[in-house]
Amino acid sequence: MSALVWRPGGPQCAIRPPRPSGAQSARERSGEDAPARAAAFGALLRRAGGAPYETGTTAVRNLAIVGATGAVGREFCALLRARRFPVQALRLLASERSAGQTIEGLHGPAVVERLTPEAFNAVDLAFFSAGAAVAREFAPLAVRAGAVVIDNSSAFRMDDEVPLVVPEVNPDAARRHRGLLANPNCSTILLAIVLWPLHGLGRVRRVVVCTYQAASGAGARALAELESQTREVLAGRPPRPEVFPVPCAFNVFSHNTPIGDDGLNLEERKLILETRKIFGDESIQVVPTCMRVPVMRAHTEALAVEFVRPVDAEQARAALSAAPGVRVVDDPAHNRFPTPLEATGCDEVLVGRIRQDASIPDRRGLQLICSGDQLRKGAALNAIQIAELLEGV
Ligand code: NAP
Ligand code: 2RA
Repeated sequence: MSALVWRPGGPQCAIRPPRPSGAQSARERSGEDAPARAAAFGALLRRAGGAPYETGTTAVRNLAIVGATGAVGREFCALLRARRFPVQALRLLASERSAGQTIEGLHGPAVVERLTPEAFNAVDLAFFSAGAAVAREFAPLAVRAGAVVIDNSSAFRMDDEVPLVVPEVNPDAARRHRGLLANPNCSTILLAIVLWPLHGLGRVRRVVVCTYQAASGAGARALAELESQTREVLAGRPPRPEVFPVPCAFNVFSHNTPIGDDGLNLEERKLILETRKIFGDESIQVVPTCMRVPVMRAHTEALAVEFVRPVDAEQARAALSAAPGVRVVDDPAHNRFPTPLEATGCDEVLVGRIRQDASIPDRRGLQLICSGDQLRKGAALNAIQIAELLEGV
């Protein structure tokens, strides 16, 4: 039986004992313990991701990917393959539309099955990436069937009972799971991973963040729309938007999620709420503007950070260089900084243009940019790392 299995009424997590009651300590909330926690997770990542799993050291599991035909689902397959994640059997699940199709599985072409309530029989671990409605309906069924579920949608992220985990930031939160864990939104993961080491230096008070989000963040159809629309426009034909509300080729527009009464779109609200939950700090002010750009893959974010304590640009560069999951690309002499093209296919979030914000006194302000592959670290990779964390591999 898999070490990951959670049984209703049993211990919260079969791998590690639940954390003693009481939320985060004052030290955790202040971010002072960030470097130590990041270093500990760095060691774990090196073992988990840096080398193939050794046979016999890890339980072999029955896995399911819900939404296997989608942009994130296909990334799950590719990453599980590349990381040699120990899998006994893998079920590729999607809607009726693609049931019977063949996609690239773990060992060559594999047939996609229709998602049904029975699909989770004997499944130990299920990665969900099929949207919130599917997760709300099927994730509880999967947990009841004995699987641990790691969900990529927004369905459960803000549920108090559900850990929202970025392994480099709040790995301990995963210990409190009751069968279901949530992956944060992709923009939040990129922001959190870069902000966390800086939080440890000077405690973040406020961050103004502008995003430049790739088309594939809206799914496989959106990516196809950018590709085909680009060809159409170059051929002199008018763009015909279907997935996005406006032409996406050769255009930049406000993120395509609905705007609430507060003037924020859904993507912006996720950045605010999820960052606070992951950091365990309700006082952090996040001021977001989310935009869509005609990029295939990998999101970019521009950050202006205000700290409680002074933080030098050099100090920040050193902390980010040492942080797990981050790679500093910061070469002003050659104007070389993070780009989505360079970030595509990378596990790390690239960070650069690290500079003092002269408008904030006492060196309490920094500006920087980051680019990260939102299908990888922003979705599938983060979820797989959560699973690795639960197993302690
Ligand atoms: P996508 O490319 O549109 O794929 C959606 C997947 O869900 C497809 O496999 C689809 O199967 C499946 N699906 C849809 N309705 C279903 C149903 N009723 N029953 C079973 N399967 C169903 O979307 P995506 O970009 O991969 O996103 C998936 C989830 O991950 C979303 O919640 C999204 O917010 C989240 N996410 C996405 C990204 C990103 O960069 N794209 C990043 C982080 C998180 P069919 O082929 O049968 O339609
Ligand atoms: C996007 N929120 O719109 C998505 C990815 N999760 O880019």
